[in-house]
Amino acid sequence: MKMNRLKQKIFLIVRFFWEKIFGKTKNIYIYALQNRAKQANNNMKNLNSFFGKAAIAATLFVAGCSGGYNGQLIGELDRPRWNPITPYGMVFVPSGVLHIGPGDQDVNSAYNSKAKQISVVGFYMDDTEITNNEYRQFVNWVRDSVGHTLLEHTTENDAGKTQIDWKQKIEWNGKEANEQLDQIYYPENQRIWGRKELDPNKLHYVYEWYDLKGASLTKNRGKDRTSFIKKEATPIYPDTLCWVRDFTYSYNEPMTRHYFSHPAFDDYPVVGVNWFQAKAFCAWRTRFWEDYKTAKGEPLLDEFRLPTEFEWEYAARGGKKNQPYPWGGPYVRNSKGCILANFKPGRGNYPEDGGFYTVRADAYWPNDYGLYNMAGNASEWTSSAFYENAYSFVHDLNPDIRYDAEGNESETLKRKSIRGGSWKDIGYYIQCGTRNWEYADSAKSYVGFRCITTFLGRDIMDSK
Ligand SMILES: [Ca+2]
Ligand SMILES: [Ca+2]
Repeated sequence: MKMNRLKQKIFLIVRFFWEKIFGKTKNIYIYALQNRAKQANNNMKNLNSFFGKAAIAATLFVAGCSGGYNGQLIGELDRPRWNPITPYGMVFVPSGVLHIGPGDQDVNSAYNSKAKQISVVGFYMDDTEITNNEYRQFVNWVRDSVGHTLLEHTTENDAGKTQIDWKQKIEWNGKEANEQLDQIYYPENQRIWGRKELDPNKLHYVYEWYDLKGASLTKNRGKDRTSFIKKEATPIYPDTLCWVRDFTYSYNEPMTRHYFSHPAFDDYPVVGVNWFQAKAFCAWRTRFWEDYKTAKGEPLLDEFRLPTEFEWEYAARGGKKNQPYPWGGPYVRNSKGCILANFKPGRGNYPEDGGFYTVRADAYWPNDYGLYNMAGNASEWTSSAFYENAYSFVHDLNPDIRYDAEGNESETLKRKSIRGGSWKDIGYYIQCGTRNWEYADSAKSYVGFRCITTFLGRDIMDSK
């Protein structure tokens, strides 16, 4: 991971200075010239005489300079340059085929992972689970957005719509009491030891997403497109009490007190986030990136989102076929006897692998795609609804199974697939093919997540 991040940093620095020296327009100009030269070349191949070639090339050059097309179908020339940049902290996972199904004995006789061949399109994936500190960036962004709203720091955009004015400052630690801003803190009668602490129940992330699946149904043809805009308001602070709730007759209160907030755990995976919170994080990350790219006038990526359970398994296997673990298999130790992941090894020796609870998200060795902790540490939310027999009916092309159950529907329909197993699981549950689930609204001390974004294009090597 460190090498990948170093390479990305070097690339960003070189790109920064290139744009400073030559400017972005120069890049576009060079691209347009290259494009025109290519088109001219193609046209030339169809001509028999040298003079004919020279005449056409000259004509295209002259016509190109005047911004015309000389009557030729050559496509729009002033298109943005698309040079995919791997988002910081992500790695590329190329398109390929995967044989889903158990990598070893079905010890529970669950019969929920029938072997099947599927194809998955390439994507970028976070090389580690989302960490506490990364998630904190989201929490603080939402805190600031609520603060700005309470202080009425708003402005109108070009369309006349009211939006937050991010240029204004919030004095979170101001000496004078601010009645408006104080609404975000616990009221005095609910403070512990008189401490002025943020009330997590006030931190809601409000966002919209577009239901393309609904819009694509034939029965919905011609409907008002705004009827497919879905609005969500998600409380986003992690449930820190999960550490106490998850284990009875067990003392884990220090983790409740410190896991999300103490710098000791900054680089550890965020846990205690339910499926809706993970989804809200992805929506925020998409918007955060898009706002930045739009301001720079650069093309966007596809959205950040949770992986389907199939994408997750494909990535976890790291290109290895029919192997139980991301590093291959069938053992959980390497040839030197070192355990290769954070879980509950042996007969229940939690710390034997070096990790008691969770460990740093970049601990141990990555798999062949550069992904860390695809086995163990924190189990990970996927976008997929959990159906025992899903493998029997999902498509073999980018399989995807989503279902957003309403409040009054069966609890069974509210299950989401989680993958990879965690620090509290035995070896079977950290295998690539082992399926498991949690209710979407449950926050657990052993479930976190990581994001992916579909790669736009055929393969990352095409642009090199
Ligand atoms: Ca462990
Ligand atoms: Ca994991």
